Amino acid sequence: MSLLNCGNKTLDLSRPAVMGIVNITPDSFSDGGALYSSGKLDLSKTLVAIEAMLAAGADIIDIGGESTRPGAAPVTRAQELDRVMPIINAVSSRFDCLISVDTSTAQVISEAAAGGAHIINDVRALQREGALAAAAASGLPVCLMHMQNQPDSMQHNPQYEDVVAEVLAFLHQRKQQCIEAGIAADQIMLDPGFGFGKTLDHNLALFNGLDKLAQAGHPVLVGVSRKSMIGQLLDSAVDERLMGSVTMALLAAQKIKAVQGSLILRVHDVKETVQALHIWQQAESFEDTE
Ligand code: YH5
Repeated sequence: MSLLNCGNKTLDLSRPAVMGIVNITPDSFSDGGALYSSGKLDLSKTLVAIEAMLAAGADIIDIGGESTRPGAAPVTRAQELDRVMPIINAVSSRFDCLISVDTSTAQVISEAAAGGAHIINDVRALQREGALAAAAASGLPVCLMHMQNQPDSMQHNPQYEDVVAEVLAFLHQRKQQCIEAGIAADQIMLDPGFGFGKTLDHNLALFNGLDKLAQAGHPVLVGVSRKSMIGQLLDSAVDERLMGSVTMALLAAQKIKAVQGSLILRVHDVKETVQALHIWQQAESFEDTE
C-alpha cells in the first residue's frame, strides 16, 4: 500500500513525497508577501515560483490563503476564495501536478475540489462548520493536523501532560469522525502540527514520536520548514534556517522509513530538500559488488 488515490491522480508514497509551499498571504512570516507586487498578488510571479518548485522535483503544490501566524489578521471567506481560486485554476490548467489546498473553510474546500485540487490540507483537522461534510463530498484525501488553541493564542504557554499521547489521541478521534462522515481510512493523512501550540520541547518530543504516529498506518505529513523550532535550535533568523530545515526533513524521512511508514514533507525549499533525499536514497541503495 503505497499509492494514495487523489481524484484523477495518484501519489506514489513508496518514497517520501515533497510538498512545496505556495504562501499567497500578504503577511507570511517565513516568506512575507514575496508573491505580491504593489499590494496585489502577482499571478505570473506565483506561477514562476510554482514552475520552479515543480522543476526542482516537488510532487505536490500546497496553496494556502490564510495566515496562521500568531497575530495575523483573520481572513474572510471571500478573501480566502479570492486569493486561492485564481491560483488553483491557473495551476490546474497549466501544470500536470498534484494540488493541495491549505484551508479550514467549507466553501473553499468545495470550490477548490471543483477547480481541480487533489488534497485537502486542514490545520484545524476539519473541525470548522461544514468542513468535514465538504471534504467527504469532495472524495479527496485529507490531511488532519493537530493544533492546540487558535493561531492568535496558541503560543501563549502551551501545556500538555504527555504531548505525544495527546496529539495521537486527538488525531485518532478526528480520524474516526472522518470515517463516520464517509471518508475512506486510506484517504487520511496525519500531521502532529509542529509549532501549532507547542514549545520547543513539545516539538522535539513529537519529532521523536514520529515513528509512533506512522505506526497508526496512515501517511504522515511533516511541516518543520523554517519554523521557529529550527530557529530556536540554531539561534537563527528565519532566512538562516535552510540547513536546519533540510536536516530535519531528512531525519524525519529516516525515522518514518524505519517503521515502513509513508511520508509527505511540506517545505519551502524544494530543490535542497529533494537533493538531500536523493543523496540519502542513492547512498542507501548502493550495493558493493566487489
Ligand atoms: C503544517 O505543519 N504549517 S502554515 C511559521 C514559520 C514558517 C512556516 C516562523 N500549514 C503546516 O508553514 N499544514 C502550515 O516560521 C501546514 N502542516 C500542515 N499540514 C505555517 C508555516 C510556517 C509558520
